[in-house]
Formats: sequence, C-alpha cells, structure tokens
Amino acid sequence: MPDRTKSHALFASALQRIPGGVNSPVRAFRGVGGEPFFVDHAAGARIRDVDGNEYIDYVGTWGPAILGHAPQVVVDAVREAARHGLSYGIPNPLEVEMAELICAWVPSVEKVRMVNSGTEATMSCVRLARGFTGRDKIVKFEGCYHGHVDSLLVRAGSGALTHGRPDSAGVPGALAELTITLPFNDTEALEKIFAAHGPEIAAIIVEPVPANAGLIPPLPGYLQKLRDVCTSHGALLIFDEVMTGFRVAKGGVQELTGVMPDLTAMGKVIGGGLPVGAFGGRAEIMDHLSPDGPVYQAGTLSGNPLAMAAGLAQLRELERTDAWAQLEKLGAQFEQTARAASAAAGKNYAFHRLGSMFCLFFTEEPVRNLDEAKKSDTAAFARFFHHCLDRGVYLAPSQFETGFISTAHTAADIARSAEVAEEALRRS
Ligand code: HOZ
Repeated sequence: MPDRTKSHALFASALQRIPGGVNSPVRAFRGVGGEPFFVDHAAGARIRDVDGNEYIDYVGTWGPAILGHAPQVVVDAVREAARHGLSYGIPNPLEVEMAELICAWVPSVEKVRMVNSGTEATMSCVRLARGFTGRDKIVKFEGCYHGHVDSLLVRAGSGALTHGRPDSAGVPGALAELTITLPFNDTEALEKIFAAHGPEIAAIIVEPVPANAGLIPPLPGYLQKLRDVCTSHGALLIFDEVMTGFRVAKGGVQELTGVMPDLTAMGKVIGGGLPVGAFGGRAEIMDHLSPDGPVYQAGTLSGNPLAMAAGLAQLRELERTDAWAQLEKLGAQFEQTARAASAAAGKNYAFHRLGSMFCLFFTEEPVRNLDEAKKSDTAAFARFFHHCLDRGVYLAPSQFETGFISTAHTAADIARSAEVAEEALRRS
C-alpha cells in the first residue's frame, strides 16, 4: 500500500474542524472505507496526492474536467479575466457570450440564467416551475440526485444514497410531502401517479440518464413518455443535465434523443472547473423570473467573470477539437477493455456507458432502476476500489457514482487501468 502519511495527518486535522473532515460528503470514502487522499496537484488525466502518489483519475472533479485537469486554454482564460477584476456584481460582456453560446448549443433553451452550482440550477428550476404553473407537487425518481435542494432530497442518489440517508433530516415533512418519487423506467407507475394527481403536479424533474445511482440508461421511449405525460397534464418537464450537459454531446441528452424538456439545469463542464451552474428553457417560462416576472431568483456571484471565462474557454476548446468524437472513441476503448477485464476475471458484471461516462455495477443482473442498482455487491466494490487506488487508478469512491473519461486520457492510460482493474476484479 502506498505511503499516505501526510494525507492521514491532514485528514486528522480536518476532522477537528470540518464535519466529517470534508466539504462535501462524497469525498469522505465512507462507501468504501478508509480515508480520502489530499491533492497536491492535478494536470491532464493525472492527480497527485500530498505524499507524491500519482493516480490516473476517472473522477475528474466529479465531471467538470472534460479536457483533463487544468487545461492550458482554461488556465490562460482565467488569468486574463483576472487582470480585469474578480467580480463586478453588474453585467459583464462574458455573460452575454455565455448566454448566446448556451442558447445556440442546447436545443430547448431560448433564455438562460447563470448561477453558481448545479444545486442552485435545479432549485431555481423547481421554484420557476411552481411559479409558472401555480402548482406545488414535483415528481422525481428514486436514486436521481439533483443537488442538496430541500424538495429534492427525497429518495436521493449520490452521497445521500451512499451514506444511507436518501431522505435528509432537516427537510420539513410538509415540503417532502410535495415531492412524489417514482421508480425510474416504470411507465405504469408514472401513468398511475398522473391519473391520481395530474392537476397538482408542477413538474417532473429527471436526470435524463440517471448518473447518481451508478449510470442507468432510460429504456427506449421512456423519455418521450415523460414528455408526453407532462404535455398532456400541463406539467413542465425539467431535465437535470448537470452531469450530461456538454459532455455526452454538445447539446446534452436532449440533442442525442430529440426529447425536449421545458427547463434544463446545467453545471459541471460549463464552468471549466470553476463554480458555475445555469438553468434555461422556453422564453415564455424564463420570463416569469424577476425582474420581469414574479419568481425571485438572484446571486451576488452569478455570471462571475472568471467563471464565465473558464467555462467559455472550455466549451470553445471542446468545439474546436470536436472533443465529443474523441471522447466516444476513448469511451468505446474503455468499454471494450473493461468488459474484457471483467470476463477474464470470471465476472459478467453489468457495464453501462454513455460516451465518456461509465459505471461497472457489481451485479450480473440487469440494472434499470435504483432497486436493481442496489443489488450490487458493495463490499466487493469497496475491495475493488482500494485495489485500484493502491495501484494508481482513482475511481469514484462509491458503487453509486459514475466515472468520467477526459480527452487527456490516452489509450495507454486506459490499457493500464484495464490491467489494474482485471487484477482487482479477480481479488474482489
Ligand atoms: N454531484 C456529484 C456526483 N454525484 C457529487 C458532487 C458532490 O456531491 O460533492
């Protein structure tokens, strides 16, 4: 096992002053046991800890690092923007550029507002949907995670699921009661709930490809079904494309499937590694926002010039290099080697991939929803995770997360990772 003395000491200090020693629970390694490492440096596909251990990184800061860590073009853009000032609290030209780019790329978005995180984006979508429709109930899906929004921390995925708290304490029962949860990919359950509560439902919010209970593709026609149900009952369809947006295609899942939501929440890749989110949709709905409309939403740092510069630089680089084609190629190689490694280790585990996003479920049964994802052998996953980490391959520290490939990963990185994974699978 690599020496992680300095990380251990830092974690001991962190535990004294930061709850759980981390600023976001998924970093705490509770789903796999042990302690997180502390980062000294990250560049390209590699991350180095404070003890000098180096890892091929498939977490990519949970999605944003699509060009790898600290791409020169983004670092240069941030440096240049900083020469002009750090925050203005009054409009700057980069906000207009970003809004125009988003509206050009994301098919359903006619107007957009910038925020500082994916959580703010989904929270604002929910409030806007309620304000626009005059209805209170929201439908979400078991295992979908939309950030730590009160109304959405009900049967939630990601860290809430990993740590066994899908329903957070501190969310008033009266609010949670307005959130209806359904199993993903279950058309019958969907129809039943709309038959019973249709006129009260403001919106369905969904990750069009759920990526916070592992990665779970929608069954053919399911997203269109969500669209149709919303349309016929006067509810809005909200796509949470915080993880998939700008990653699986220039215009996200909506571009790939042709299914158009009314509102879209965005984040991660859009910020180039700085704290950025956005939400947008049909102009008629977005115009309900203050100062034009009655739905209030605001932010001191929203549209921050450094964040806009970083995001624009990253998005333009993706377009310039047609990165999505490269990511698909790398993803296909990753899938082929991962499946081969799994078979060689005598495990016929479910492997899901969408472009550069992937998940290996430690179950040989099909995974179409949260209950099926939970059949995974999480103890075997934990052994697998640590074996990989100790040999220099860093995967998300939970079975219920998704891995990310960046354009900085090479064929050699992927081949090496597959070797490590095969050995880890044999032992797990
Ligand atoms: N949304 C991220 C992946 N599930 C996790 C980010 C976090 O909670 O820190």
